[in-house]
Amino acid sequence: MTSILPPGLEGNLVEHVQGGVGDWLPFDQKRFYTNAFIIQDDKILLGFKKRGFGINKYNGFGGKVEPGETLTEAAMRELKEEAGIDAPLEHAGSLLFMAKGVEWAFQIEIFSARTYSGTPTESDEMRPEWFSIASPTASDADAIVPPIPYKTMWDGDDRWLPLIVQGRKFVGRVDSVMQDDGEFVMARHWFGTVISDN
Ligand code: 8DG
Repeated sequence: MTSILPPGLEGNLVEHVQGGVGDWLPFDQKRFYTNAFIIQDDKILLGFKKRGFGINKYNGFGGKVEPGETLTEAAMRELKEEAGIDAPLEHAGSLLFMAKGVEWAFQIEIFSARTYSGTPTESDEMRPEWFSIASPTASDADAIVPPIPYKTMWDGDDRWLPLIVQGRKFVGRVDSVMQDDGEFVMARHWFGTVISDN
């Protein structure tokens, strides 16, 4: 399926899912962030954010890209700082995130790795926890590793995290509005998968 890409997205993309209404929010500046996921066997490592933006939600490990760093260097530094581990992170997708009332765009570069070294360790910012990515079964209630906690994640993560787990590159945009309770809820979204050149 082809469709017109939202402003700010580019590449050889095929639409995966989209929704919502209204004009895409304008922006003239991007700030770069990273977000990294470790996927091993039937499990994915997430962190429970203990402070700051996205507090009390589960997410990958990441944060602002510092001046002079490459995206991969920033992703590896944040993984070490927040989860205490090293991993051969590879670029896995890009998310352009806008929030109504914030005049810059968050360009979030997503990374993943299938191996890591060290022991996931709680930091001031994140508490690492494993979640199951296996197909749900009747015995889930007894499972030791719970399923991915989408209800306690950013609105929209359920659209693209399965693609990362499957090893499919994605590019997406989310425009969101902050509710009275401080939650960001999607107003409009578009996600596409990257068509490989070969
Ligand atoms: P700090 O040390 O200065 O407190 O902050 P930081 O660690 O440098 O940055 P941060 O504020 O923790 O970074 C925000 C994280 O939230 C970053 O990884 C990007 C991520 N994030 C959004 N929007 C979304 C979203 O819609 N989904 C997901 N999964 N993550 C998001 O900003």
